[in-house]
Amino acid sequence: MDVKTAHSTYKINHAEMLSWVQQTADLCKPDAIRWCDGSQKEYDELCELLVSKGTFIRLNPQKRPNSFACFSDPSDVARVEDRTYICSRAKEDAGPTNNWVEPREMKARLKKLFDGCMKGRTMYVIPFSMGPVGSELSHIGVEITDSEYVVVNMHIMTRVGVKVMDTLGADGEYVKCLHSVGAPLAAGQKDVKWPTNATTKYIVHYPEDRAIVSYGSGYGGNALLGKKCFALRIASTMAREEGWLAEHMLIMGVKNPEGEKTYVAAAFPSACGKTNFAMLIPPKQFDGWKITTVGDDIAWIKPGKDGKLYAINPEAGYFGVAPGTNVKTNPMAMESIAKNTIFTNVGVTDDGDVWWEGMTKEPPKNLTDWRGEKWDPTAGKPCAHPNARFTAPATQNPSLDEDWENPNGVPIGALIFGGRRSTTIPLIYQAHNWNSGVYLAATMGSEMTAAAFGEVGKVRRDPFAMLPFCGYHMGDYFNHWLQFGRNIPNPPRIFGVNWFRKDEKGNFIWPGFGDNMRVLKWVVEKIQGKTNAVESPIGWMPHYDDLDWTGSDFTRQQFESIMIIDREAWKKELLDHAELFERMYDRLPKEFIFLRELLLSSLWRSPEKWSLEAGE
Ligand code: O2Y
Ligand code: MN
Repeated sequence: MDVKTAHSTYKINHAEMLSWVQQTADLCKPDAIRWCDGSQKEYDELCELLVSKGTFIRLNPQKRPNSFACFSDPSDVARVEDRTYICSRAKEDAGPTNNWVEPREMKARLKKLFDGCMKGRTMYVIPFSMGPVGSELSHIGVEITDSEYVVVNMHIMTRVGVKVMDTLGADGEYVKCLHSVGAPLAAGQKDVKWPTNATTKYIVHYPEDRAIVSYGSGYGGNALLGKKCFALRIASTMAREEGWLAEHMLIMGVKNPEGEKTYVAAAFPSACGKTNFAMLIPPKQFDGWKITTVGDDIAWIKPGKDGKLYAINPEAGYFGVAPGTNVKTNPMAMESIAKNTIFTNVGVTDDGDVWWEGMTKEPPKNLTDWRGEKWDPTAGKPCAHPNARFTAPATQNPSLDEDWENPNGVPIGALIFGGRRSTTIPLIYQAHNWNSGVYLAATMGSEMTAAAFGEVGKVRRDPFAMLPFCGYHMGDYFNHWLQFGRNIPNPPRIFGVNWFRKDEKGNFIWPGFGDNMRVLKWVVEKIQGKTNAVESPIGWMPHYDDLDWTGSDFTRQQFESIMIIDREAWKKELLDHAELFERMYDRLPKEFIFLRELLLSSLWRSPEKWSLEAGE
């Protein structure tokens, strides 16, 4: 069938998809259907439409060329974990960490909500590729949405367009992504700037059908279904079936002065500075070292024929947290958002630029806050929402890796896992082997920074940083990782990091940011066999002299303090592990029971405060 977009005509031979689109239109009853072609013209036209609706504010072209700001409804500002469901046929397959409803029951509920939900709106059909179009590591999705905001964000975050349809052919596999803001318009009813359903939201995944249905939210991960819903929740179930990994990981290239490049993938829970780490700038004394970015949030990792692991970033843009981003913390991100960027829930200056907390020391005068009101700096409320975002094309990142779109992916040399922990976990250590690395990742935790997820400061176990994103039983996920390691001859080495340890006064000990390069250099040199390590009760650790301290005044004593293994704190840590394991006892790998015992026995005979000095 010939499909007309606003600017072209393309052929679709995929009968099943055409029928799904028609059935969806019959149910949702939009005023019009529009197929997307991914063109610049389409993007510009929809941005203009959003400006005319009042959703977008065009920013000052002198300051932010071709960029827009928008303010969401206050009820629609973040991912909604408590409204996120994995509707596998069997409840046990969703596991104890996911919400579950029987799929037929959920489908019946959603059918009622979707009946007529697009009245008064246009239904957009977006064919998109996660990963370079046509790569064997990529997968295709089709998102149907009634939100222009979603279409333009998908343009930046994924590869949209005609080429995707060509790749799909007559019977190619794709993930069905259905989205509605859940706000139909009666005849003549004027639209609001940010349509949403303030009372009813559902983010639903059907892993066996490879389908996603999202209702009621227009924001971020709830609505841009290629990201967390597809590239993590659905992809993790595909990866398990097909023998690969879909992970919440950044991918970076680390090049030494000799020109050797090592690619590292790293997992950190949400809000732990992943984008900053992915775009790290080495301290100026690190002559000849260069970091390049492949991705800042998600990695798809598949075994190559040579036994190595190859990774792609399935995304094409950054949906980064704005607050705290500045020319010091992340100059590459600041460059990436200099133009062609969509800003959501940031502050807007009176000369048409953007601002957020942490962007500059002093806020400019006459700001409009994320609620669209004049901001009063003395009122104690932030100007930008803490989860304010920028959506920017990856191609605008000056340190983008030259192979970021290589269809064969990049070879992964090391895996890093880290959480936000003020105590217990050392700055850096290497797991003894693949299995103990999987254990390290499975038991990682992070202190909560937002009340939304529980008591602030309390450790939330977040295995592999995948707690909100694993599309199946977490115990099965652990088993998949262990099995994956058995199938590859020389798996990457696994490391744990913690940038957030504090001293007795509650101050962070480690400076972080560019100084993280010192740790990264040790990791890379460790896997190259160029540096040393001390064996500790929990793994291999660098001695002070194994790290490069050029240009740093971080003392041996400070380093020792951040590497101490406090026996009693670790025993408590192991009790927490047991509690986590109990939750998923039915499918927990038996290896974990023994690995925990091994850890306990080596801690048992260690000094009360094991230090690098003692380990020598
Ligand atoms: O709140 C949202 O909708 C976005 S959450 C997000 C966005 C980009 C990268 N990571 C995350 C996350 O929660 O891990
Ligand atoms: Mn993330």
